[in-house]
Amino acid sequence: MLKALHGIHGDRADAVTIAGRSTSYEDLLGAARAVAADVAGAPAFAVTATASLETVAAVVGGLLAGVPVVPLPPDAGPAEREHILRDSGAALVEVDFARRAAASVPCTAGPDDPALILYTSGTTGAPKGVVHTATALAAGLDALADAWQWSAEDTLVHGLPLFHVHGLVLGVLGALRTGSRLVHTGRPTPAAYAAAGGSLYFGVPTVWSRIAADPAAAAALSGARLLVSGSAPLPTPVFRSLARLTGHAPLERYGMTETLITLSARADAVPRPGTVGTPVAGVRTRIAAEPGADIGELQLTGPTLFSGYLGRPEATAASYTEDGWFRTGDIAAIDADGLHRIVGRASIDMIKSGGYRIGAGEVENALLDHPAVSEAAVVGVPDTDLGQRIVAFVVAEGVGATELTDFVAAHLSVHKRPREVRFVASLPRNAMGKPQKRLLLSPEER
Ligand code: MLC
Ligand code: AMP
Repeated sequence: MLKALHGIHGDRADAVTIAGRSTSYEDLLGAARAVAADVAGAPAFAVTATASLETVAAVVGGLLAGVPVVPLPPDAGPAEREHILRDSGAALVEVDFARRAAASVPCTAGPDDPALILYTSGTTGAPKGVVHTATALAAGLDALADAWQWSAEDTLVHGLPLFHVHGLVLGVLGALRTGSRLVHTGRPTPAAYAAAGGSLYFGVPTVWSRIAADPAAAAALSGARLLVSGSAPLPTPVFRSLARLTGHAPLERYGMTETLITLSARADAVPRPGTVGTPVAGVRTRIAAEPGADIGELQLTGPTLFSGYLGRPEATAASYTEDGWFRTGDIAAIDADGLHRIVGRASIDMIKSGGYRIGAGEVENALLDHPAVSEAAVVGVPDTDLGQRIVAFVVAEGVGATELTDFVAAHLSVHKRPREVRFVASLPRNAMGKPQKRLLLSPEER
């Protein structure tokens, strides 16, 4: 799985830099072996996934020992942390990067055993653990290396969180598998991206739109080889500004926690705005459209698919069609030349804000835990910076918007907080009592 760790840049002191601290592969391997010795034999272990060398050592250590790692969002409030730890059965491990071990404990897992468990939101309820094997991770990364001509010659730069597919699987394991140098910028600011001097840059659309609004930072990326956007739709005006300011049309790719990255523009083709390319190696797609329609749910099969939701066989089964294709819940179309376009989501209850996936139900439940709130409906409203911003409609007595925002930020993760709270006398409901969320929005917000 971690091919690069076995030599390519073994003696480089800055093979991996995270938030200003650098390490060689050799030292990273030493720290990871110490973690592996600590966790050996455990069913799983959790790490507080700050943007740090400690997180990288923990994830590599888990892979070496064959013990699945659960990255915890560092800003997760107590409700979310407790849920993830209880649901996964993982004990939280502290990593001391200064501790090194010369030899690794034997790996007790096979390539098709769980290697990584990522928690992600559904439309309702608490987050579910998405289980990936080393085989799936390797298949996904090798497919991207092929699509992007990604090699040890590259220096990868990004500043994304290390508890999701984008920042952790692509942005850390991808660098360790291809052997490219990695520079994690800490926060993904335009100035930090401009200063990093990479050849390959990853960002969510919010990061790219902030860079496009900073012409000097954008111009500094003109020496790069490839700018890659994903996790949410890249607005066409941002695509065009980046192309003009950097000289590079960004490559867009599409993925999910459950599927890894399954569609991508290719480095050897001219990217077209509004499209997310073609299936990566090994992946097949289809559109489940009504007769006569050409848009419908995107479904797929392939080697990058997850092994299931941890401890939830019914939810796993429900995410597949009867004939075994994974249901993404995204609405898509395929152009005549095979390029895929994502045109929306099937459910209003799945929000994408700043590239984070947030289930409306989880935020509604958190708001309902506040004693002053009697009803809550959460939606994603179009936002030029975040793609969608979380807006909470609440029926409440004697509480202000800031208090409710802080309440959610403290109980869940900070990025799940509503950016706006609108107080209403009641929620519009249908005959079954289900809130009619679209009726709460103005026509331009729908
Ligand atoms: C603000 N803050 C608060 C707060 N309000 N803290 C507590 N309570 C409150 N009420 C603080 C935050 O802690 C943070 O502090 C600071 O304010 C800013 O936080 P923010 O407002 O959340 O930052 P923002 O600028 O909105 O973030 C934009 C962003 C971020 C792009 C940097 O959204 C981001 O990193 N997105 C990436 C998501 C991602 O990687 N998704 C991939 C999913 S995988 P401090 O201390 O931190 O400054 C996937 C598969 C695929 O989708 O296809 O890739
Ligand atoms: P997550 O599980 O956080 O990875 O979120 C997955 C969701 O992100 C997908 O189901 C899509 O809705 C969305 N997504 C990821 N990449 C793109 C993209 N390039 N364009 C549009 N939506 C995307």
